[in-house]
Parts: sequence; structure tokens; C-alpha cells
Amino acid sequence: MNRRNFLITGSTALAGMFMVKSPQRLYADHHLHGDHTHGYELPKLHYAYDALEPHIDKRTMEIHHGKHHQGYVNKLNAAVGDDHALVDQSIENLLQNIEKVPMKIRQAVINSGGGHANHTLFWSTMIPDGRELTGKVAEAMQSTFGSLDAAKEKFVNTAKTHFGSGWAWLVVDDKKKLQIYATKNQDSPLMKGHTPILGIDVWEHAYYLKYQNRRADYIDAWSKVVNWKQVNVNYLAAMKA
Ligand code: MN3
Repeated sequence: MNRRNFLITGSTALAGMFMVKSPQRLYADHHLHGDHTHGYELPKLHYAYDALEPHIDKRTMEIHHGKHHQGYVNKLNAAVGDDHALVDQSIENLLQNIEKVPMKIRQAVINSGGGHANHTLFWSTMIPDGRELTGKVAEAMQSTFGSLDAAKEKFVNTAKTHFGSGWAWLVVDDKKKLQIYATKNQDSPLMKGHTPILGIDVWEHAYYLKYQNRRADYIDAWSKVVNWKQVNVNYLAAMKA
């Protein structure tokens, strides 16, 4: 077997290994696939950089989306290189099957692939003026956490008390139950078989320009632009998967 054939065979075997688990989607209708020619790409926002003012300021959005998220995408593409078997996978699949990602790029996929997935969800669950918390996700939050207020409080407190860089999450776990917890750095809940349906970025780059050390103020402001309608869509998709 020459080297070229070996690589093709190796890639096919690798692609096969990623088919084991059913794919979880961060959007109901959209997979974060890369492709051969472009690799992974920065998703477009569905609103302008200044649309979440005054809660999330324009300059923070410009830098956060245009520089930080773009940086994760660039580093992810550099890590997977032109390995088509990897690039063809949705980022959700790579993270869900992280133990099958080659060791030498695994941490880069956790950091930059996680960064890509986490931020994509983050942008999609914010909207000017927010949306009301209703629907099946509201029912599930009520029965899991006692009340909607208790659920929101647990989420907000998890975000406020997380030490250092990371995220607070509302997830559908592998038993289809809701959980709220934080992860460090860019670690994605997908790596433990959970599907994140809402997340808040508590890295300082998410709020420092406007709120400096006042993380709690940022979190309270963010809670006014949460797109609960999208969170409900994410919930229904995660329950079906
Ligand atoms: Mn960030």
C-alpha cells in the first residue's frame, strides 16, 4: 500500500468511527460542518453589532465575534489542517467523540473547536430585548428546578460564582434531563454527551470593556437579551435527538 492509499483508507476508517453516536445539534436546522475548501467558518450574526445595546455594547461584540471567535475558527482550521475526514465532521461530532480525535490535535480541538461551538450557540441565544421564557423548556425547568425563578437564579449564580474563565450552561443530559453547571475554559458539555441549549460566556473578554471587574452586572444585563424562544427550539431538538 502506498502512502496515498494508506491516507485515504485511514481517513475513511476515521470518518466511520465518528458515526457511532447520533449527532446532537446546536441549532435545530444547522450543523457546524466544515468543508474541504473553506474549512470551518465564522457564523454570521442575525443582528447588528450594536443591536444588543445598552446591555452588551457594540465594541465588545465587534471584538468578541470578529476577533475572538474568528481566532478560534482560525486555530481550529490550522489544527485539523487538510484532513478531510476531520474537516467533514460537524464540530458537534468532533467534540462528542473527542477521544477519537488524534492525540496531537485533541487539546486544540477542545480549546478552539469548543470555542467555535460555544460562541456559535452564544450568539444564537441572544436577541435585542430578549424573548419570553415559555413552551416545553419552561415546563421542564419548572419541574426540574422547582420554579422558573429558581431555575434562572441557579443559572445566574452558577455564572457569577464560576472561578476564572469558562461558561455556565443549561444542558439536556444523556438521560434527557436538564442540568445547570459551569465548565472551565472552552470545555463543551458535548464532550460528556450533554447538549447545551443555553450558555453564557464568563471569560473577561465577554464583558471587560464595558463592565470591567463587575461580572455580576454583565450577567444581569445579559439576562435581558436571552432569546428563550431559541432556547426552547434547542430544547425540543435535543429531546428528539
Ligand atoms: Mn468568548
